[in-house]
Amino acid sequence: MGTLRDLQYALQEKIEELRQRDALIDELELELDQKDELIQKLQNELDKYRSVIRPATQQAQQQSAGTLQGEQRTKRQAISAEPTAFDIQDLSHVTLPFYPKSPQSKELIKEAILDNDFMKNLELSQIQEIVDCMYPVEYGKDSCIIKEGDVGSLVYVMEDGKVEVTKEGVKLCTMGPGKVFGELAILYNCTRTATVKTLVNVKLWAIDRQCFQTIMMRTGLIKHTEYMEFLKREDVRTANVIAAEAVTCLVIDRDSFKHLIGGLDDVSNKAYEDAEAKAKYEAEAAFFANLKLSDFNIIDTLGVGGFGRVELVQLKSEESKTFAMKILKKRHIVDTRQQEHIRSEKQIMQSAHSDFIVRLYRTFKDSKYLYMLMEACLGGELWTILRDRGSFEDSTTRFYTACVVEAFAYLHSKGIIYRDLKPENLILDHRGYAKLVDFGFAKKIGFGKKTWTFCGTPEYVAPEIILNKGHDISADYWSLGILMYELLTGSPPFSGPDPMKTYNIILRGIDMIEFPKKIAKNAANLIKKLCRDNPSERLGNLKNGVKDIQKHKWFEGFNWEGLRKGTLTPPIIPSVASPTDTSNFDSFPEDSDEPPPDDNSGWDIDF
Ligand code: 6JR
Repeated sequence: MGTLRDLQYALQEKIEELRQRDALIDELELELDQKDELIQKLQNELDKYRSVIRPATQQAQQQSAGTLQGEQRTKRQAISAEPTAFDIQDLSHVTLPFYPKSPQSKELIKEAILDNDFMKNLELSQIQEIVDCMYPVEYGKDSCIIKEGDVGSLVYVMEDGKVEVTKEGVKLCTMGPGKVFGELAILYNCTRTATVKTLVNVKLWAIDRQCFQTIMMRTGLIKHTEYMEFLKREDVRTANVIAAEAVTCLVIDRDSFKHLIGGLDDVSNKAYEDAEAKAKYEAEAAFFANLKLSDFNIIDTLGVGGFGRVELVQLKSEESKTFAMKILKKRHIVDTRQQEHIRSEKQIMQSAHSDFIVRLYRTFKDSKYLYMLMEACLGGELWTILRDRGSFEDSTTRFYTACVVEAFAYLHSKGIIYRDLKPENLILDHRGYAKLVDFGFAKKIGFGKKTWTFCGTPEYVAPEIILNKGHDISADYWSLGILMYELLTGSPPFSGPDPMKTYNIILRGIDMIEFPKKIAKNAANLIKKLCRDNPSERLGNLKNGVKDIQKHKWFEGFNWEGLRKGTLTPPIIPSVASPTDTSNFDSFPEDSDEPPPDDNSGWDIDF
């Protein structure tokens, strides 16, 4: 039998053992946290490749197919990628690593950047920061620096040596000192587009993705904050006014002055918010709140896509009431990590009350799908009409452009950018008025703010998005110019056989594009004013906002009031025989989608 002392001793031992276990648990928990973090990071990377590269490749195939004579036009897919860098708020506090280098090397790096199509448009201060952050790397003869298809994380500048670039085994070029390479995967969050091998010993300078993105994002932010600070100084007199002799003045105080001239704040909002409309929308919301999925019949399919399908449905109790029901596969949303986009789409669409934006009345969900009950627009897609007609006349284009201008004016007055304008996303109602659909990339950014998500459809993406400079509502006005051009001619102005080439052509600017005779002088003038490289020079984004577009010569005599009231006759009046007539839509096969196994018990979408 153990003595008390033995027992005390054993107890001590046990306590010590427990303490050690606790310490081990702590250690393992820490490790687990780190691994979780790593998983999250890798997951983010993976998403990007899923959402960017796959559509980009499809796009390339579609486009090369599209150039063949007689081939069918295919719809273009949009892409999206969130930057990997830290939280925007934190960016200004990050200190970047600094690598000293000789003045010759600094000059060589700078010149290399200025010689590169995708990087030469960076701000000089950004180039300076990149120069400072680059660190030296060396490779021996016959080494592989970059492998096609890999996930890339470094951008290089060659100081010394020679490399060969190949794609799918085919030699593209060789590069010597003073050249940038490896920038594409970093700028566009895509996988390496080509293989780069050394032919001799090489000396390189390198910078990693995170460092690069920090520089790209923070310069824009700091500058922006400075501008905002400057503009806020409304109390400061800009000059002295001294009475040279006895003078008499009439005065008006700031508040009365603002009131009388109608200060700029909220002017745009006022037009959209009146009590009568509000009451109408509330009554409508109450009506839809009482409906169940089982209250509807499916009539026909209006569209299909990777996301799911859009069905025309009718109320069983009132068959003349039809709607477009967008049915999204939850699995697909989770797999492509679109939860955030979907939530924002719902939020923005449901609160958008404009005649130029398709209404979203309410949403439903069940174990496999999300449902969006929307206004049915039976005139068909503008994309289909453009495909069938080839191009539109000046006046036809003017009408549809005006519809988009109205939709943008509404969204922008609420601090929302749309980011995916193209004929594919415009749909005609039974009268022939165009409305914006698909708000998957729309984002509420507020006023005077920017965002850095790389997204949109390649041909419609503005240069500041390609250059990672941060963008705002002015990117929508760029795309408006592209839309005008495409409606007038049948193809967008900037278009290459693959997205990279398209981006390259976009960066060369609108002045490099030869406008066909079909585009009349006033239209060409407006397109050029919308497609200015510098976002702050674009029409729509100047001090008079969207009014500058409405008052442009191309719109001279256009009945904006009639458009808003719906009294203006549209250029193409679709034939829609009844609320269930789907003849303006292409036919789609019936839903053959195998129902996925009910395995979503562990997750759901907040919708
Ligand atoms: N093409 C790097 C140099 C080319 C070239 C054509 C292409 C793309 P990265 O190779 O950056 O890594 O710096 O992707 O990060 O003619 N390089 N000449 N790439 N891609 C790349 C560039 C450098 C590899 C080239 C390159 C294409 C063609 C079709 C998509 C589709």
